[in-house]
Amino acid sequence: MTKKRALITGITGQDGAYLSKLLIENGYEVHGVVRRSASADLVCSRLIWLGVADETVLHDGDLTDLSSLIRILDSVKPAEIYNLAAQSFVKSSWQQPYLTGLVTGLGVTNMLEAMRLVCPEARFYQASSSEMYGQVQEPIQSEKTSFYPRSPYAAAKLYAHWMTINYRESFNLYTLNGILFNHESPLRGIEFVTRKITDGVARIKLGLSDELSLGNLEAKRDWGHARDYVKAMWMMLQQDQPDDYVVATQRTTTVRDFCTLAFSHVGLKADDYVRVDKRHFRPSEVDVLLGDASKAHDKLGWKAETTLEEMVAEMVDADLVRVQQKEHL
Ligand code: NAP
Ligand code: F7E
Repeated sequence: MTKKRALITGITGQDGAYLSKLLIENGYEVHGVVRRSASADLVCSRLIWLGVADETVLHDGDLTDLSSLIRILDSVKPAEIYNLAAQSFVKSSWQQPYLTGLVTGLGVTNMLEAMRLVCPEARFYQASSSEMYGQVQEPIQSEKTSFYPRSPYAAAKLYAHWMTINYRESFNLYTLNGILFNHESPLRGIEFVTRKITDGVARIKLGLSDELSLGNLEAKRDWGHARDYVKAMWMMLQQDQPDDYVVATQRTTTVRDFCTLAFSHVGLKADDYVRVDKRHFRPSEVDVLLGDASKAHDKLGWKAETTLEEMVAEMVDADLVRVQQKEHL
């Protein structure tokens, strides 16, 4: 029997790696779009970490290069497209607003156009984000909550979100958005606050550092585990009708409390090591996010499986090993 084919943009990122593993376990042939890098040896480090690098087929392409996307879709002919590629770091989006708009916003239009022209029968997942809620208009955010983006990243994601809906309504394509709240893992980029904290805890515990410099400790996020969240992406694309879904744990925690959990996992007190540095603050902040995932629970049967405490322990333990072994990730 021929395997179902999936194409993942952003396959080298955190979610791309976990999604590849899930799809391979579910019997898919997994293809990915990879942009050219001068550090090619590091590009697949997450896929290697999860033991799936040899089972994925990679294609050279870039979200900003429409012809590369057309060529890849034409040769792969995927049944499912997961569009995860983005300039995804919010803080950088103020330093590179045009690039963020080009990749995270217009890049999605390129993917949608390529799909419309080459494989209109495919199913398309767009990685929308809780950042679009920004200055929240309701204390708990659902699919019905209005958006109020607070960064160039969020504004670009909001454009992409509506383009995905527009292609569904204009051309009757199977396209949908997963509005995912923050999700983390040992494969999270080191610049994001959770991984910065768990890496910092490991370095302090091993005597390689004596402080951790952070920005706004009062910001609150609804943090889940990437491994659970990629399952929701897949479940969305298995529904008869395309629709948009919020994916969240329904619990919100401050950066300060995340620090407390991470330090206490190795028997240390966060207050003894965490320093606040104004340089890590943002021009405008998203103070609090808390998602209502009832629609995903009711219609997809999806539920977050990993608790925050379990995830923090997994991340700190992984960073202790990595720091000891001088591994780069
Ligand atoms: P990530 O680790 O930053 O991965 C981003 C991926 O996009 C990487 O594979 C990167 O490739 C690729 N990429 C960047 N620019 C590209 C371009 N011009 N052309 C092709 N590929 C490009 O992000 P993630 O955490 O896995 O998140 C996956 C998606 O979900 C992103 O769209 C993100 O914005 C969105 N999202 C994430 C969260 C979260 O909490 N993680 C929440 C909501 C939404 P390189 O390896 O070459 O850099
Ligand atoms: O910041 C505060 C910071 O960079 C979280 C992306 O995946 O999730 C992510 O965006 C909070 C913010 O993630 C530091 O000010 C304090 O309030 O880990 P972050 P993010 O901006 O929430 C959404 C859903 C996405 O879609 C994005 O792609 O933590 N914070 N001190 C800090 N943040 C960082 N990075 N570094 C600090 O030192």
